[in-house]
Amino acid sequence: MNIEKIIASLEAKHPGELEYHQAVKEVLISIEEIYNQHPEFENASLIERLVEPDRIFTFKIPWADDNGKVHVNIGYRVQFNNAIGPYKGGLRFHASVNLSILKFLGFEQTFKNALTTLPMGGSKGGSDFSPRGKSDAEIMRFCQAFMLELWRHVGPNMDVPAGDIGVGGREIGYLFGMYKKLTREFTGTFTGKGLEYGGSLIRPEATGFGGLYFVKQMLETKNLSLEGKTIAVSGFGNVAWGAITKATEMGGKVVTISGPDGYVYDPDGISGEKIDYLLELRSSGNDIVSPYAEKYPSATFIANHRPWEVKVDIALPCATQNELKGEDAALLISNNVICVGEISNMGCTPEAIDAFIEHKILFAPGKAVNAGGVATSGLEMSQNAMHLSWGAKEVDERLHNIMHGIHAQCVEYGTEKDGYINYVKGANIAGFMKVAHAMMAQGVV
Ligand code: 2IT
Repeated sequence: MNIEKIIASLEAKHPGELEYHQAVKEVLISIEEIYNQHPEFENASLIERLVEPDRIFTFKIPWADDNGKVHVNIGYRVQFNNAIGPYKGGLRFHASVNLSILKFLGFEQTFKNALTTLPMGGSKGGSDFSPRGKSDAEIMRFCQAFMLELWRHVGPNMDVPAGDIGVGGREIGYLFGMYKKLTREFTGTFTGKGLEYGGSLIRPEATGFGGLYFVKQMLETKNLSLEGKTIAVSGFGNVAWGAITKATEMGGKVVTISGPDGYVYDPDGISGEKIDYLLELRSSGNDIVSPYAEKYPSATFIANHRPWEVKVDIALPCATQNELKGEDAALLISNNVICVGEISNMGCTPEAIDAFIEHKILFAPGKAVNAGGVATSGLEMSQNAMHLSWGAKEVDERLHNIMHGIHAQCVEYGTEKDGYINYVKGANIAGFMKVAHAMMAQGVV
């Protein structure tokens, strides 16, 4: 495999799609050695086929705001790979959304979904629509307009969307409602649905909970536990909320959250009613975190800074891609960080990841540590297909088993000669080999 050549060809075909090139490069570096041991892969041009999405839909979304003014956004669905199951992945509504971001997310999703052991291919979609400051009625009209185009391309055995940044239970409800009306069928085409209409218990918490089950396993490889550890979390959305809830329950102390405006440092720990307040803050729709520090006197708001400058044992990026950079990693390392888990997708830059690995710090990539969200989506699909619903204990036990299984795969494929577990390598190889074997078995399609 000639990595430079493949990346150069992607850059020529898709200029400027930096996040997409970044995600592909990370995987290629990890799998190069094992790929070269399989000449049949090279003969089948497996890599060239794997790095391009199967297809992409883009569409115009005109919608009217509460004053009757019409706006136009762009909608996308990137169906990346369905070698191991129907396309599956979230929708992101955020002003920054573009094809590069959705292609990187769809590519990552393909391997992440493979790691869960559930039969799900990879896809991603969304829009450059920003829910910030929009009324409920505006959100509903936008979701309906989005669905007027997307409904033809999704289905329970075709492509199953869910939430991501800017898309939560409310949006899934509006999207599903319109889908149901257009198809005149009640099927499990979305996950993250409300409990009353086919949703799964634990799904809202699953990304954060699964992340902490994984972090616990990582610490146990060094005979450590979460008890008494200080933790920096970024973001204050659904994922951060789930992670903080579980980290606190496991005896850790979360001392930061962040938003686009800066971060909040609360040395007393974010626990109890402060965690519930996060939900209130998020649903205010303002997308700023500073009100937390106005409400709780123990906290300080630091404008325009990232939380990685605080001395902590564990760092958990829970906001967005490339939010933890090389200089942040250097700060964390100089503060003796023990463990970093990328609960956001591609939360760390390549420079940051290289620094953590070079310093033999426990580092988990997103496709392993944040797979609990989509895994529980897979469990929602199973329940929908069987027309029944499991109790919280059953879902949580399955989530536990899946996260343990992912950890075991990382250990199997990522343990280096000196005993250091390279989770990036382990997750990439395990995810890739599964998808590769499925593609080989199905011929040139
Ligand atoms: O990045 C992710 O794994 C998600 N946003 C969840 C996707 C899903 O289909 O539940």
